[in-house]
Amino acid sequence: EALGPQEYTAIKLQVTEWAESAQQVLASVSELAGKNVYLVAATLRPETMYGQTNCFVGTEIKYGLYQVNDKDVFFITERAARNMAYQKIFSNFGEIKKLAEIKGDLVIGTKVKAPLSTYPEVYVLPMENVLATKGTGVVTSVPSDSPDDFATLQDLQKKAAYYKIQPEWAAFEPIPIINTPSYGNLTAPFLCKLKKINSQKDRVPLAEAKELAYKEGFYQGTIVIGEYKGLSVQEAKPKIRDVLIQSGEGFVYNE
Ligand code: A2H
Repeated sequence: EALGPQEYTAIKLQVTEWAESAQQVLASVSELAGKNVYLVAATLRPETMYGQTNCFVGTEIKYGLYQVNDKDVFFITERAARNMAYQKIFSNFGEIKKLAEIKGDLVIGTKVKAPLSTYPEVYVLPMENVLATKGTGVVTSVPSDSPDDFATLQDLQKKAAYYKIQPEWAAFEPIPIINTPSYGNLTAPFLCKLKKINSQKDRVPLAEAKELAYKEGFYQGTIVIGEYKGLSVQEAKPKIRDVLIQSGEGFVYNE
């Protein structure tokens, strides 16, 4: 756990079609009718959002659907909802209104729109190492630049039945977002291969790969996609974060 406050960019992934298992639970919740529901992911790397291929939740984590205002509802942990209530993110300061509760496993297979992603729609998938005590409990997946995301997506592609998913939900390839002198334009796949990482369970080499990917990307990386193509990651990061905030697809979240 970090000692000081951590500033995240929260990314709103709008639900376009609930998984059937989620529909069964949520159908009876009349307050959801006509509302936009978003899975909200906390990220430290807003400049990588072009490369989102899916969204991760923890199957054993309990999530809530919290009313934001008249139009919007967020799918996050209760812990995150309480934090947001004191950051002027909800219309009633200090108050949370939970419309429903649902375990992560029931939303696997839900379809969402991921802001800036090259893929128009992506799926919600399971990840073993999602912490209920960090961020929103929702992780957006960028396998080009996050070794954890790449290793997990590969597990899901190799063992769809074991993870109880449809193979099509994980059939999205990493997209080049950032070029680096040492690792090319698919940093996470490069480092996972180099370190012989076979699964999301390989925690020690994954931690090393994560460190290397972060440093190389931040200090040496160049954006190769989108409106800020050609800029360094250091220059593009705040600009892309601002684009997401201006469009209403993202906001600042502290914890
Ligand atoms: B990052 P820190 Cl491309 N459990 O976003 C586990 N991991 C979580 C989480 C949770 N509850 N909430 C957020 N995260 C992930 C992008 C990314 C991230 C890239 C590369 C590295 C990276 C796409 N996934 O993180 O402990 C989120 O993944 C490397 C650390 O607060 C978030 O940023 O430092 C990051 O971990 C926050 O981790």
